[in-house]
Amino acid sequence: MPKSTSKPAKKTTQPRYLIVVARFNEMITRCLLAGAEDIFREAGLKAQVDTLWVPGCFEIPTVAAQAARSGRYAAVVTLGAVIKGETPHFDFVAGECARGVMDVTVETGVPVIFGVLTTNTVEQALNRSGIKYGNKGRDAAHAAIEMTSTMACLSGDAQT
Ligand code: INI
Repeated sequence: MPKSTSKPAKKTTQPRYLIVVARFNEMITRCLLAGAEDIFREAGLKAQVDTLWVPGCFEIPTVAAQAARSGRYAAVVTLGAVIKGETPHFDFVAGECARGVMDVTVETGVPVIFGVLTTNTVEQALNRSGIKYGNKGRDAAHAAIEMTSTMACLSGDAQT
């Protein structure tokens, strides 16, 4: 049999993205979501994005894990706002969310982007959700798009 010199077929399906957004501190997380949606729209990817709401940041890793393992998504964007209160609750919610997201992304190899604000005050969170110091949701969507290309390069699926 003659040796084939052709390259393996490149993936032709469009990558899909999932945004997982926490409802807790919804006034802020809605702004993060709007920022992420703007970036996907500007990149012409709006039709390839699904969005799921969860009660709070503590629930984010569960949904991100299921989505990453499903094989349906090229990247998952997580959005939330954990604002320090008077109890150690903040540390548990923020810490477990970050740890969970990192575990999922390393375990599955699917980029799971940490677009979760962890701030001392509501003002700091507002400033990072579009008021003064950018929008963490926009940054997270950018990261998802960039990581999707990076992972495609690694797997040889990059559209060159
Ligand atoms: N969830 C958040 O997303 N942000 C917070 O600041 C927060 N605080 O401060 O409590 C928060 N708590 C809820 C948590 O994420 C879970 O939804 C809840 O504990 C149920 O498991």
